[in-house]
Amino acid sequence: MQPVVQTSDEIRDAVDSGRPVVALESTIISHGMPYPQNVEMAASVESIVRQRGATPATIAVIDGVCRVGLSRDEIEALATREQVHKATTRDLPWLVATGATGATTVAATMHLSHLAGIRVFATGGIGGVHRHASTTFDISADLTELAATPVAVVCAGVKSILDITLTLEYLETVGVPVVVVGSDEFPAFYSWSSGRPAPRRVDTATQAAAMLAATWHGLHLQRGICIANPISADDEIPAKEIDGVISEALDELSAQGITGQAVTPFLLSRIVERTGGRSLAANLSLVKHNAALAADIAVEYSAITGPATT
Ligand code: PSU
Ligand code: MN
Repeated sequence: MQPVVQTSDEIRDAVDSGRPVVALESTIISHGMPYPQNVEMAASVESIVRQRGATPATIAVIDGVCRVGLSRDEIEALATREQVHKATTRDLPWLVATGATGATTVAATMHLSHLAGIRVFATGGIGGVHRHASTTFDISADLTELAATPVAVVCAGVKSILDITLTLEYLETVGVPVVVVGSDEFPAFYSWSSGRPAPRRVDTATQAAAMLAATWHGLHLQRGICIANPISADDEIPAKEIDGVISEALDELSAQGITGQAVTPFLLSRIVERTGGRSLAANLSLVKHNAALAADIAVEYSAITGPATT
């Protein structure tokens, strides 16, 4: 029987010796951005992580094997092949059992990172509580995974395709530390400002890393941490510009009756089309920005915990 989870030698070495590693998800490659920008994004994010002294581990399920640490060729193959399923945590058993290929969401990537011993993960935006969740029940499994899995997720906040206020309430209820780096406001992905206050603020990667250590080793809170990193002011699309586009995309969503796992990919691609690519440029910028911060946090965290942590 082949192993269910296969970690590359490079990643296993780094984890075993306590060196910094940054996990990267793959739904953003297959369902979050068009080709070829998705492959360019994946490659540049990996090199940013390396330049800052950490090892990148892109994660996906390939032919039924959960892989931690993909090669460039494997990332290219994932981006171009047909029948790549969007996989959240509950989809992993089915992919493994049937030998299927899946791109992992934030939730599934967190779970596999945890199995591989990786503590820091960079993405674009996390899923959250959708607008009208009181009738649709559409709440991303990213939030329940954050409640259960001790991995820190560096993101640019959540998009206003979601209900940001309800997402923050949910994270508070399940006890997930949420901290914004360098701002008193929680960021809204494309926009620096969401109008909602940051639950907590830190100003450096060192302080963020100290929070990771306090959460898991000092206080023994076995849960995730949401680290929000606002998009750089030069690349943001102000809320008043993007909000109209998002409302139109949401109207189309309900007109077409799209629900479930297809909701987020549909909205993302409509927003790219409707902004003539400007949203894609913002998305690329914030993902790189998050990868750099995640690498810095991973480096600082390794310095605190030293070799061979558990
Ligand atoms: N938000 C983005 N870009 C993305 C996603 C979310 O701005 O690519 C992806 C992530 O992989 C996230 C997933 O984990 O969508 C959430 O999907 P859902 O809402 O179906 O849980
Ligand atoms: Mn959903």
